[in-house]
Amino acid sequence: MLGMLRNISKLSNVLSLKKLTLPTSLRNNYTSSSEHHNNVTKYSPDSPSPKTSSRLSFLSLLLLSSFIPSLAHAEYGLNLTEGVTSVSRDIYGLHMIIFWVCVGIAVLVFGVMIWSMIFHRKSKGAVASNFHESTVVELIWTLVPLAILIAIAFPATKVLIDLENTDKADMTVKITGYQWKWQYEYMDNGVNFFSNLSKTSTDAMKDDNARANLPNYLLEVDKPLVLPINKKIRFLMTSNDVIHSWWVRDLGVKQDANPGFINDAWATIDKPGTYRGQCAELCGKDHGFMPIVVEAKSEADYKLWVDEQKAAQKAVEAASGKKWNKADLMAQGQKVYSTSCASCHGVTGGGIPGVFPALTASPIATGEMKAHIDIVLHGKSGTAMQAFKAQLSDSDLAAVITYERNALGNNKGDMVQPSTIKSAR
Ligand code: HEC
Ligand SMILES: [Cu+2]
Repeated sequence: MLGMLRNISKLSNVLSLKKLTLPTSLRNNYTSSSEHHNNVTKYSPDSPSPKTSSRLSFLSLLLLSSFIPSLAHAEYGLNLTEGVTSVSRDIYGLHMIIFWVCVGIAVLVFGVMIWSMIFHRKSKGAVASNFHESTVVELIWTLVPLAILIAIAFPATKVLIDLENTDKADMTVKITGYQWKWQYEYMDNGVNFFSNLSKTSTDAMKDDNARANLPNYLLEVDKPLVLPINKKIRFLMTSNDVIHSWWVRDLGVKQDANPGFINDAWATIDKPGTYRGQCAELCGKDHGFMPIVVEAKSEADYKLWVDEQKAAQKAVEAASGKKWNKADLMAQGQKVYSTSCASCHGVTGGGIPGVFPALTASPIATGEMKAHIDIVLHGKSGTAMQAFKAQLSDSDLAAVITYERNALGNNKGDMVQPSTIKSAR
């Protein structure tokens, strides 16, 4: 039963990758409620969409794709992927063992059935034997399945225990889910950053041509999680708001990120490469827009990358120390706004009425500077407005606040320096 449920949820994951899945009525709601992703899915208004028919076609699609998985997603092929970690290979191995057990049972059961139908059919004069309550038969059909289940339980338990064993890790990365991005904190060297949907994907949402030609549409981020190969990496998962789930197929890791709890998982990657994943727990409007990209590098390349990150961190600190002119603040502010704020407040500052407030003519964004800085730094608890204090540097915060006051239809004429943000923290 559990396995079946899991398969169904896996199937819907697979389907959602392709965007074939939402019944048109739902999809319609979705796109119309989200200004930002207005053109994500093209819906043709002349196709009828009464609730039942779309639900039926959804069901038949689900059925069809379960029989022909390759149709649902070409790259998925017919079997589970083996992945690039010991964990993913263990899972694959277990899957294959159980698959062959099932094949064995199927061949045996169907073999007996087909053989009986052919060689003991009525036209051949076969007469069915007539017996009741055979203790021997009942014992056999109870004990044989029991023995099979116990035999399967051994390898399954072994893999499960191994999956959970995060002891003796070489390094630890804390992963925090946010609506709708991931934060990666390297506990051993202090590297810490946010990973957002890439700008190429955001731009392609509004442009059919660009979307068709963009490899990895919605599966690309601005800053990937970089990891060394051949090291045991422990992941700690948690969330800042709602439940997310960090899922990277090739690593064999899929772990819920719950607010207030820490879950863990681990991976030892043995091949350099780029591995992609997604949030696998419906987490709100932009659930489909918080992909995961893992870049596995050799140990030497990883060290170089860490040094680069530390140098970049110094550069950011230096930028926050200097005095900025308004044009630079506005240019930087527009960039920060489009990656960090536009998903809720809208590209043009219109927000989504009733859900996310407009910043155009907003009493806070055009009011006193202090209150404006305060809400961006500390967020507003109990609402989707998160604290950006830890997410953005002093200069990025100064830039985006200046931008909000002098763009998006506002024209306050003032600006704020990174040093002011620093003292307001
Ligand atoms: C996940 C959605 C989300 C994101 C992302 C987001 N905000 Fe907000 N923001 C909200 C919500 C919801 C409110 C309203 C809070 C309330 O109920 O007062 C809000 C309120 C505000 C306000 C006050 C507006 C007013 O008139 O009440 C400002 C200013 C603001 N946000 C700035 C920003 C900035 C700057 C960013 C990016 C760095 C940002 N927000 C990102 C959801 C978001
Ligand atoms: Cu999520």
